[in-house]
Amino acid sequence: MQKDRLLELYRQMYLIRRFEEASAEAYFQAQIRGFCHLYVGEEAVAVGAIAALRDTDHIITHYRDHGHALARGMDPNAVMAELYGKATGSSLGHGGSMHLADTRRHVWGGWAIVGAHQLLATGMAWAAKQLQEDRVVCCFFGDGSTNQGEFFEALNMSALWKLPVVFVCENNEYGMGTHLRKATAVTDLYRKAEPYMPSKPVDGMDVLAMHDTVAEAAEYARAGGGPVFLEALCYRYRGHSTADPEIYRTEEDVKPWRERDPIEAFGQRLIAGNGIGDKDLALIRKRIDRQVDEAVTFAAESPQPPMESAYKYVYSTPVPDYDPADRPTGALPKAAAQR
Ligand SMILES: Cc1ncc(C[n+]2csc(CCOP(=O)(O)OP(=O)(O)O)c2C)c(N)n1
Ligand SMILES: [Mg+2]
Repeated sequence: MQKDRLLELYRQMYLIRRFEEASAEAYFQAQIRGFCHLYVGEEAVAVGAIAALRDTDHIITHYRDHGHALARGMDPNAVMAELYGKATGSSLGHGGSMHLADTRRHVWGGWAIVGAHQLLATGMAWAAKQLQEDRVVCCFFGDGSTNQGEFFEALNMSALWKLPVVFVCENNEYGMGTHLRKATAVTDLYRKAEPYMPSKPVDGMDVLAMHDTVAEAAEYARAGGGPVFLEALCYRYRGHSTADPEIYRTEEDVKPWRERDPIEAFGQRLIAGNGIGDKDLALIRKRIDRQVDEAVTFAAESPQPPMESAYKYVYSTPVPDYDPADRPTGALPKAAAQR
């Protein structure tokens, strides 16, 4: 991979990390309401996978979705404002943390019902096939969802109809406070999909392994081979959501994973052999720190959605171009700037 692409992967992972740290802080200051599920520790999964796709490929994910949205290039200001529930958010403040979407970038959410979007991914891939679009659907979900009935329905239908889906299971070992071993009879999750489609584990702490494995899977699906299942082995450092007191594990359990931190490890690897210096990485981190601070300021100073809009878009996703009158763009709206 070229130097600038490698640096871009590093940039995206660091952006997600800083963005999430800032959103946790805002949550604890009650600036962000509702649920907020952090992706800290899992950055290499979304960044590696999404970098291996084409921009026109669809992405659909679960509620732990900040990383996927940012990796697909959604504007950090609009995403942070969405978490704050503000009118300048990517869904005009109507969706919040769990429902990030940007149809122009083929990001189809952000779904809170565990497992349900695996069937939406299957349907989207069926549509792509019917319409003869050269498109793959990449569907991200957690280990917990592989115990749901929908999971097997999605495997079955997509395999039967040879649909272009890449299923990426983020096996972070926990579903809320329950360890995988207490929830599932088959703990090597890739084996659940094996009877249906090509299926294998991949190191979800290694951004390049994720990239290469997803690239191969997407190529196979795009060529008409049908779906592929990948089990990304990873870990979430933070609780299930920011409201989780984490009484089910200790810092000692988390430590070995932190020692393999995907951003730290990738940074070391870049410095070791790609003509990249510590200075290059430090400069990226500095720029991102500033960008995230700006996103927080933008979100904090943006206006609330107008009260009249409360019942709008209940059954449809607001897309930025849908009703321009609802979306203040460009400079901050006057009311916010005056505060
Ligand atoms: C159908 C359904 N059942 C239960 C829940 C409550 N719930 C929300 S997240 C979650 C855990 C899912 O864990 P996993 O799929 O491993 O994803 P992770 O949060 O670890 O990324 C549960 C049980 C839900 N949202 N939907
Ligand atoms: Mg999990």
